[in-house]
Amino acid sequence: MERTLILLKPDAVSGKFCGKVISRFEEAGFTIRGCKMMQLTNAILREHYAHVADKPFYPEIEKFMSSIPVIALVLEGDDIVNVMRDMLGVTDSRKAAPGTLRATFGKDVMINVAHASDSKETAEVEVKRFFKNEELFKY
Ligand code: FUP
Repeated sequence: MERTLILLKPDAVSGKFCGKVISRFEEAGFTIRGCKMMQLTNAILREHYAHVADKPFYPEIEKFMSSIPVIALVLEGDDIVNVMRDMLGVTDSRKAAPGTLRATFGKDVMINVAHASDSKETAEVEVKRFFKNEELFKY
């Protein structure tokens, strides 16, 4: 079984559509292994977004992602990294395929509903970045 790290971004929290997004995850058959609300710090954001930290848009991401708390989830399912990225749609919500979460709820390239890990290897690093072992549950 594969895991992925999801961050429901400030637009999902303030827009009050986290429940609808989580419903889609449950309908897809994924299992929730961990779930918590977190106020992200600049330090964890710099680590999480290290691959874009030198881009001109990085300060905006930091401001947006720390503007209010996010909801972090660890989900498990078959081929979940790929299936989740398909469910979410491409980064730019305006270009996301109809029916995807970003096409349905997103606004643009930054205000785009959720983060999802982009590979199996990244997922394991990201799960450890956001969750302690005792915050993950087998049941
Ligand atoms: P994703 O994997 O879909 O979350 O997207 P990326 O890792 O490519 O981008 C990281 C973050 O940078 C995303 F939250 C979106 C943001 N971003 C911008 O704000 N502007 C851009 O032009 C590209 C990415």
